[in-house]
Amino acid sequence: MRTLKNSEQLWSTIGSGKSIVLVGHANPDGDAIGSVSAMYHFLKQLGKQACMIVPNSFPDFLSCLDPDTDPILIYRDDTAVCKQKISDSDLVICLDMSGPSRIDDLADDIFTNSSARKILIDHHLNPVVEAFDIVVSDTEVSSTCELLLSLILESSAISGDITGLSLECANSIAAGILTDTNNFANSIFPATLERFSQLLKRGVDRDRLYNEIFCSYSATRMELMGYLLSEKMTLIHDGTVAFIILDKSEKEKYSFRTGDSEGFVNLPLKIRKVCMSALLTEDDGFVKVSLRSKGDLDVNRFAREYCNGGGHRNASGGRLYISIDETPDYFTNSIEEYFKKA
Ligand SMILES: [Mn+2]
Repeated sequence: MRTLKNSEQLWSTIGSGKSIVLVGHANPDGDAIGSVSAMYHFLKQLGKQACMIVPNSFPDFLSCLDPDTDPILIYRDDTAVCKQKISDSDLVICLDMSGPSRIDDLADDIFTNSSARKILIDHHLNPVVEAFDIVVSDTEVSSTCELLLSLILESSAISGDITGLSLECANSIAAGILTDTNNFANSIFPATLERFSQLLKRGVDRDRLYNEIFCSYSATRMELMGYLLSEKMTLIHDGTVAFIILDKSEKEKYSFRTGDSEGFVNLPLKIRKVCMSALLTEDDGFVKVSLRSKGDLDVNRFAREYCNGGGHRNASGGRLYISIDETPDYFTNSIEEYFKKA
C-alpha cells in the first residue's frame, strides 16, 4: 500500500507474476482500453501472457486496439470464464480506475474473493490506496496511457529507448492520450506532447488513429447528436449550466449502442456562456451522469456531493438512483444549491 516514487518495485512485482489479469473500468473509454491493451502488448514483449477483462462492452471504434488472437473479455457476457481467469491469477493490474467501485460486479471477484496481489496504475483524484498492494497514481498527466508510457520507458526492457516498444503497444498508448485529451483539447501537460512526439517517432500513424477514433460515427449516432442538441439541451443558472437528458425510448429510436454518446457532454461547452455541462442518461436502475466544466469550476466536487461519483476537476461522472422523470428537477435544484454554497 504505497505510492511509488520510481517504477523499479512495480516492474519487479510484475516480473514475478505468473498469471496476470489486466482490468479496466466499466463503460470503458479509449484510455481504459488503450492502457489495458498497451500493458498486454508490453507484457507480451516481456514474454508474459496476460488476460484482459473489462466489466461491460466498449464502443466499436476501440476494437482496433483489441488483439484478434486474444481478445478482451467482457465480464457481463462471459462471466464464468472471467471468474475462472481471476481465481487462477496471482497478480491483478487495474488501470485507469480510482478503485473497486469503478468495476461494478467484477469488484467482488477481485477485491473480496481473490488473494492475488493487486496493482493500481491510474491518474484519477483520490485513489482507493488501501485496496491495492502497489499504487502508481499521478494526476499531473493527461491519461493513464501517458503515465504507463513513462513507466514502460523506465523499465529495464526499454530503458528510455522508444524504438524498443512494439508498434501495437505504441498505438494503444496513443489512442488513450488522443481520447482522454479529446484530441489535445484538454488535460495537456508539458510532458504529454513530448510523450506523444516519441510515439510519432516510433511510427504511430496519428491520422489513421484520428479517423478510426473521431470519424467513425454511424449515421444514427450523428442524428442522435443533432436531436439532443436541438431538442433536449436545457440551459439553467442564467445560461451558464447546460444539461441534456437521454432516455431509454430515445436510445431505442436511435439504435443506441455503447459509446454512441461519447463526447456529447463536451458539446454545450462550445457555447461562450456555458461553463458546466451534464449528460444524464437513463440506464438499468440508475441514471448515468457525465459532467464537464471549463476553468476553475470543480465538477469533481459536484459529482461527489450530488451524483455518487467523482473524477477530475473538469471531467467527472456518477450515478443517480432516481427515475429519469425526476432527474431534471433533481439536477436543477442541486445546481442551485451547489452554487449558493460556493
Ligand atoms: Mn483516463
